[in-house]
Amino acid sequence: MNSNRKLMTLDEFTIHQTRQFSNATGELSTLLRDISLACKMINKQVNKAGLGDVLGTHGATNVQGEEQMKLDVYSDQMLINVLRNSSECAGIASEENDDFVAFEDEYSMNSKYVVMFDPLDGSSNIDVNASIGTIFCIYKRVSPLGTPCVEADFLQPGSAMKAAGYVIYGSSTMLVYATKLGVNGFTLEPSIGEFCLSHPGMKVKENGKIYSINQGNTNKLNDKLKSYLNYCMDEEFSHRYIGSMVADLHRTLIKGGIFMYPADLKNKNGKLRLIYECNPMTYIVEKAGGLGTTGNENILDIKPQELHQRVPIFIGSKSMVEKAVEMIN
Ligand code: P6P
Repeated sequence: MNSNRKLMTLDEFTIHQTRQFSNATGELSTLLRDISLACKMINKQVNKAGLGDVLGTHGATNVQGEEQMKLDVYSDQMLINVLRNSSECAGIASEENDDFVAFEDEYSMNSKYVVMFDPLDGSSNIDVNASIGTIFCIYKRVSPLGTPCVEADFLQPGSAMKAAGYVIYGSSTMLVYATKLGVNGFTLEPSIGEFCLSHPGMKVKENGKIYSINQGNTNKLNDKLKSYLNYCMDEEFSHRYIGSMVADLHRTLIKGGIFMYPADLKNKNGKLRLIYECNPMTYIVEKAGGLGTTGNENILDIKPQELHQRVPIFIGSKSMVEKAVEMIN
């Protein structure tokens, strides 16, 4: 056994972190391990998306009215199955399911946590081989233990979140996970099938020179937003937009910058969903020192009114987001 092994697996890392809190029970670590297992299975399918019959639409459409790619449905089912069998999850809410799913076996009903996720965000990019991802967040339920979870468990403000993360299926497969202790990145080592610590203590730059928005929507923006985009161009910032929130936010976390999906004439409340896209990504970015806002209020302060609620979002390097808010208000 190589005693000076450098690799630290996700499990070793979370066990090490749990030891720092004498009253920690390891339940959150178990939940993270279950989620990472589902994502490893999703990764396997995503990596061979061009083969077999996983491409092409599933024929159904989700609550957003978007055609469900087969991989969306597979990813959703994988996460639900793993979490249903987890000893730590009472139920889930997912972009791909109209309503939340309460797990009604005895173990699940006595679990403390609920999980919200977008099982395969950016799935319209699957057939062009652009990076896509899974986004998740974990809350303590507000309903009593021993009973099925209820909708109120899923309509908590982001400030009540206990942990959040994403897996990006890109040139490498990475899991980025945030708790009150900070943000850490783990890269999948395929030869051993383990996520290994590769980006300890991730911090988003205070300032940056990249702005990320679908410029095709510019004519639908109000004049103040247009003036902010002109400011970005006058400052000779670089424009980068992949059209996959996980990929655009991962770049923002690593290189700094600002990502925006504002409200416009077509999307009155923006396009991105609050509870399983904007909240978890804002939690991660803010634990890394950045900022996430609708332009009028902090994303994490919003009390959700319904599961698939959409909000505008400006997120990334703190100084850039503050400048954008100053100019658009
Ligand atoms: P648009 C992907 O469909 C997604 O939900 C996010 O991942 C991404 O940021 C956004 O929509 C892209 O939307 O309108 O620019 O194609």
